[in-house]
Amino acid sequence: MFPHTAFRIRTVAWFLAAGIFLLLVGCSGEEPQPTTLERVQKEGVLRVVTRNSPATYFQDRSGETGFEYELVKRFADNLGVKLQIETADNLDDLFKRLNQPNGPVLAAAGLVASDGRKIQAKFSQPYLDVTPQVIYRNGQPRPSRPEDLVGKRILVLQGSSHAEQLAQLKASQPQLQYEESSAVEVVDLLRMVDEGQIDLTVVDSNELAMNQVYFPNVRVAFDLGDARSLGWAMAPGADDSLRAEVDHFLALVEENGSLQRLKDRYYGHVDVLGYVGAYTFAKHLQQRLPRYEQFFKQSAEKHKVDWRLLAAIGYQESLWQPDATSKTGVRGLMMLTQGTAQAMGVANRLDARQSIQGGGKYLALIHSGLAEELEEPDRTWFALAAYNIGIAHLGDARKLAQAEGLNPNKWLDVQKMLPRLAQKQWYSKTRYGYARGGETVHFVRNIRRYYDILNWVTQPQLEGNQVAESGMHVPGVDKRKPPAEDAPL
Ligand code: BLG
Repeated sequence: MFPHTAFRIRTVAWFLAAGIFLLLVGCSGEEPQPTTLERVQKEGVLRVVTRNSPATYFQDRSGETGFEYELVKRFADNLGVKLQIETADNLDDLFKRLNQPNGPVLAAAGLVASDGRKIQAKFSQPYLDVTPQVIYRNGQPRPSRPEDLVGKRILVLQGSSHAEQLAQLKASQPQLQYEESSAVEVVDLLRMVDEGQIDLTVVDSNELAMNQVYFPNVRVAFDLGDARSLGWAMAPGADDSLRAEVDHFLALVEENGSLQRLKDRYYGHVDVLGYVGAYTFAKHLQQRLPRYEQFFKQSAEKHKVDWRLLAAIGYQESLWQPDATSKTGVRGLMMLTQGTAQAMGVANRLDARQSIQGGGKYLALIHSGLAEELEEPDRTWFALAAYNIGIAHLGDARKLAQAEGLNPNKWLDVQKMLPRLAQKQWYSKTRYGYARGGETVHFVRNIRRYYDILNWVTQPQLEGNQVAESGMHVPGVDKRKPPAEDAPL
């Protein structure tokens, strides 16, 4: 009985072991594939495809930038992975890449989640609402309804939602003619309208808001339909893991206000400058800046600041006019007070070169003299504020911030306090008293806006050209040149 039992136990044990082995082997064949999100996390890289345009992604002097870039960079940071960006030549190319088996997992490129696109891609929650707008040239008759498009030279991006809309419109307006091109970007379309090479184009309102400042002659004719939503796109066959994570992230940035701040920064030019301000800037960029560009560059080099920042200050101060004079007797292109001019060794404030030299010297001096704990980029915004209101009042505003439990080293916090310097209940408690702090907030905000614009116009791909001659975008030019070394302010 005993040996028999032992045999039975051995046999059972053997079968059991074999069973477990087979089970393991069998299972490994059916092991669940990692989800897209798991793959991204495992590889430690988020691969994203976008377009090279001021409203999405471009390189400025400090490296990669753009609304989509910054948003998707935050997403990658949130996931704890590296971001790897690639740019598509056109929209068809973008969707093709997204659908490649080992291609990028996400497209962040200002894409309207249109019905036509839903077969090419799966979209995230919306993060921005935009309105398609018909654009015409100032001085030409303004089209006001779809019928007015007939008989016009119209060019739009190939594969764009606007091409889709025009195709639909053709059903009711068979006479309508339009062309699509894959060799251009939105900036080219706007430039072509600006220069009269085409009559009309259609772009999204956010793209126009971003670009109005470069093209003095472009105007909105009318909205081509209702607002639509932009979303990030994923391959239609992709699992939902990444999309769920993206949606979660977008809800988070919506809630904590960082999405709104990005929108203001990139698409708020027109909100801040107004349409007239935006196209006036574009006009002055072409007509006035070239006269002073060399002076800004010389001063910037001497005082180790970015010339674009000096140019932005000069525009805010005087619209690049050397004989500007304020009610309070502050004068010149960089609006130096008599005291500051004297301290900077400026003999003639109305001489543009001297004014710009003095302004550069003063800015560098303030910047290096600010409290050590102020870090970039805020340090630069503080320096701008002090340029306008003086170090002493700026110090008062920082103290008010501290007293309110805000961070005196963050520009966002201190700018909330500056307007209080003009209200008695607050300034009576400060050391240096009354100051027009609200103006300083406006001053810094505008300069940052001009600075952003100048950064785009003078990005490395256009380097070597004078701003006025650069045009906006040169298709086919190497866009991946690393940013040149530049002395940070
Ligand atoms: C600035 C000075 C600061 C000075 C502050 O005033 O001028 N900046 C320059 O001269 C570059 O040096 O600080 S202080 O020296 O520490 O006192 C405060 O006095 C100039 C400002 C004044 C402002 N624009 C540069 O931003 C101006 O022109 N205000 C007049 C406006 S209005 O025409 O009267 O409405």
